[in-house]
Amino acid sequence: MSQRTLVLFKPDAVRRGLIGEILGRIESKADWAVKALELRTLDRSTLEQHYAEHVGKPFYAPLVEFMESGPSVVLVVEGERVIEGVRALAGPTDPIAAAPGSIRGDFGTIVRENLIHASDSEESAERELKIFFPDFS
Ligand code: IDP
Ligand code: MG
Repeated sequence: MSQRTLVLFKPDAVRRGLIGEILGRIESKADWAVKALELRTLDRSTLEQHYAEHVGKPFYAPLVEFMESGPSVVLVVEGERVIEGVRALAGPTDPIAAAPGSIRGDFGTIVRENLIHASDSEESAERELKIFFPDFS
């Protein structure tokens, strides 16, 4: 089942020079393809839409501030079960709980700066792709 997902390499990943490392793991999966890719500093209005489900949570304001703090890489990745697949490559939200071998498990320590975002369902992917790539079809 071919799908598309919205992926962000967060500002910590870009600052630390991990774009190539993380992109390589995604590119290495058979039958997945990068369909769009851009280095982009995310503005507040984009982030408010993207993280709407987290408004009011204690981590929301520092999360948005962190996500604005430097450029991210924004990508569209397409392929077989790619929504579940990129989440599996990323590992769980808390990098200390994430298994070694996962992106968060290999490179992360604190929860906020966990390197990567990936859509968590077909509904989220559709919603997020429209936010970041409104003209992409
Ligand atoms: P996800 O990125 O694994 O889907 P979400 O629960 O959707 O995780 O949270 C969105 C982002 O908010 C996380 O990736 C992380 O950067 C940040 N975050 C989530 N929970 C916490 C927390 O308890 N403390 C600090 N930051 C958090
Ligand atoms: Mg999430």
